[in-house]
Amino acid sequence: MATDQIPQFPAGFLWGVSTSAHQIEGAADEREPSVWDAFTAEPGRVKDGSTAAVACDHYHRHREDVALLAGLGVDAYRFSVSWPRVNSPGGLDFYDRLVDELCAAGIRPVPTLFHWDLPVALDWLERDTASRFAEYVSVVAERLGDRVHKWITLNEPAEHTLLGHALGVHAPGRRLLFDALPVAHHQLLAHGLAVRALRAAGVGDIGIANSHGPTWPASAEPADVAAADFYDLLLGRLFADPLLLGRYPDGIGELMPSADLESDLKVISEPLDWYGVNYYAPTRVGAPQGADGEFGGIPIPAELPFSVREIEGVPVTDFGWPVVPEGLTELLTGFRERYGDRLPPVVITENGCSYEGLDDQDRIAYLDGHIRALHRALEAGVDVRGYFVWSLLDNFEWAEGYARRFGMVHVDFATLRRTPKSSYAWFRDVLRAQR
Ligand code: IFM
Repeated sequence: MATDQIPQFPAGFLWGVSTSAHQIEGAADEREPSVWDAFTAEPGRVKDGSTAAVACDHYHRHREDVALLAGLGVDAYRFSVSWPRVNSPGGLDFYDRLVDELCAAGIRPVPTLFHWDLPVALDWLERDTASRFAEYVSVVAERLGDRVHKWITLNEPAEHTLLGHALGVHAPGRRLLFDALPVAHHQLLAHGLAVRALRAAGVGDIGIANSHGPTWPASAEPADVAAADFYDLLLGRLFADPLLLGRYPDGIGELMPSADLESDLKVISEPLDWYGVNYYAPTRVGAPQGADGEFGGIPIPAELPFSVREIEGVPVTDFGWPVVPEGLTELLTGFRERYGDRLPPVVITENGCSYEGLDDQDRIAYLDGHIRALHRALEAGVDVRGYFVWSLLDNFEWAEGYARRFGMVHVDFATLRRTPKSSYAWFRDVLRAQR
């Protein structure tokens, strides 16, 4: 596939790759435990029985990984800061060194302050966790704020709520269904308090990384359309509306726990400098089918008011996720329509796919298609400022363990040897052609 065919993005467009602490760092015995350590210790929680105790051992091999980033030629590196590590002796020193190494290599550090690895003693069902998060954020900003000029508060609060607290397939493993909604509210409140803490620390360029994708009704039948609308509300608008419009979508605000909803929404809707979108695929949704279902590794219990259906006629990744690049254009133009001037510039904070193999032509085709789809969104007038591939390295893919490989660099988990895949060279050439 010829890289010179990818259209030119505007000067200053930010090209990067993303990772997260729990998925790559390892060195679990050199920090406090997180809810993910507790979860993976329970038999049967992770499909291959693995844990992230060592993962890619990035904690000890970060120099090698920064060299891989430099070889790729990215402008920026999105990683996450582990709250349990910051709570542990020497933990912040690690991020201090990492940031120094990135800056020395000319790569902009873009930390995410929460990517699901909550300290085990904390609980998002408790409102106080939001204040504790803001305190931790102040500590990180104080230490790194002189060199970090782009920040992400949370990663995918929707998935952390749904998978971790409603369905129980991620840590902390609760199956609360709709009683998990306070977890969404408390994370959003934590986000708003963190924005205030970051601004108070004098740092800027703040965003959030929310997952979004178009929701397609399974048919034009009213029951399917209503189910798809509800799914879109629950996984998308529930998280974007309060941030961008300062209100919850109709029908959901009443279910939120706060006696101070109005003042909480003011905190949650603190102006953002940019809005991060993690895009993987659209979802086709229909009315409930009266039986438990499963989609892309996620159980869909019969009692939910929707069912997830297969999108026919498109390729799927090794994870079974449909490959639909034009969904990204549709998503972004739809976002622009819905939020208008309330939508700040957008950055694609994650986009990628799981495939086996070193000669990963399927990944190249996926990324190529999505970068072109992103360019079409730009041409349609969406203000997009950056694109980050998920992920640099094969890593610990949560409840799937090491079975799903999202990296442009292969990791042999027995030896921890890194081997760049074909997609690594391809993305490097794409970036060169953009300079
Ligand atoms: O690996 C995850 C990441 O942690 C959050 N976004 C989706 C990725 C692929 O499942």
